[in-house]
Amino acid sequence: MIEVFNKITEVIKSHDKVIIMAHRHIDYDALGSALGLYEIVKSFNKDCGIYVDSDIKEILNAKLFDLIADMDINFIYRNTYNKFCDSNTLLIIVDTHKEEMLANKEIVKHVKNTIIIDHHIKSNEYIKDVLFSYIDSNLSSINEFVAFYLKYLNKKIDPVIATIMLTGIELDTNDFHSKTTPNTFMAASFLTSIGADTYTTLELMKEDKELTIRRNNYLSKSYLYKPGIMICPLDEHLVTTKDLAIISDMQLRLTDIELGFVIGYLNKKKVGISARSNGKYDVSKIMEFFNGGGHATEAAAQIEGKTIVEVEELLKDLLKR
Ligand SMILES: [Mn+2]
Repeated sequence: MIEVFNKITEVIKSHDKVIIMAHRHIDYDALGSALGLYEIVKSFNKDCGIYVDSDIKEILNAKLFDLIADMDINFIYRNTYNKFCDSNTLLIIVDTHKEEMLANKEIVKHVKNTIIIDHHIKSNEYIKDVLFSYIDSNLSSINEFVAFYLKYLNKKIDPVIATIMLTGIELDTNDFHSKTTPNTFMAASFLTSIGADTYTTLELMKEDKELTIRRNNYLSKSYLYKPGIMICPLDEHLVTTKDLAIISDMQLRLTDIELGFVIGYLNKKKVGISARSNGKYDVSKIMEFFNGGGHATEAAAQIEGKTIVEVEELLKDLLKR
C-alpha cells in the first residue's frame, strides 16, 4: 500500500484545493475516512472541504453532531462547492466508485483531477476520466486504508475522528465478523492507540428502540429452509436495503445458521434480497443470478417485476443446485 500512499500524497501536493466526497447517504465508513483524509490534506497546508449533499445537522445523528460540532471542519454543499472549484482542484472520492452512487456527480466535471479510493467489488458503472483509482475489495473498509495512511505518515488526529473511523470499521465488518483480516485489527489497534474510544463507538451505533423491535419482528418471519440455511420473506411493507442488511446480519448470529437470506419490498415494483454467509459459502455467486453481487460473505440484489414469493422460489431453486 506504500506505493499508493506515496502516489496519493504526491497528487494532493500538486493541487491547491481538495474536495473529498463519498456516496449518497453518508455512513460511518464514508464520513470517518473523509475526516481522516481531511486531516491529512490539511497537514499538507492545502485548502480542503468535505462535500455533503444536505445539511450536516440533518444527516448526522444528534450524538455524532454534538461530537464534531466544535471541530473546525469545512463542509461544503451543493450551493457552495462551485466557489471551491478552480483550475487546480482535486476531487477524492471515497467508499464508492459508481457514478450513480455519488453524493453529487456534477462535481467530477468541475474539477481538474479525480482519484477514487474504494473497497467495493469492481462494477462496470465506474466513474470515468479519473487520474487513478485504488479499488481493493480485500479492505474491510476505507477507514482501514486511511488508518494505515495516517500511520504511514505518522500523523496524529483528533481522537473524535479516530473514534468515528473505528465506528466505520465496526459497522462495515459487522463488529469484526466479516471481511476482517489481520490488517483490520491492526488498523483498529492503531486507531485505538491514537485515542479512538470503544464506548463512544457503541454510543454512536445505538438505534432507536422502535426500529429495533420492528427489525426483530421481521426476523421472526425467518424459517429454516435446510439445516444451516435460513430464509426470511417479509410482508408487503416497504423496507430499506439497510433493514434487509441488518436482518440478515441478525440471522447469522443465530445458533447453527451458516447462510441467511432476507427478501422484502424496497418499493412496489422492486424486491430486495440480502444474503449472508459465515464464510463457508460464497453468497455473491448466488446474488449474481439475480444480477446482484457483493462479497463472498455479504451480498445483495434487487429484482424488478417479481414478487417476494417468486424471488423466494427462485432462491430455493438456486440453493438446491
Ligand atoms: Mn465502506
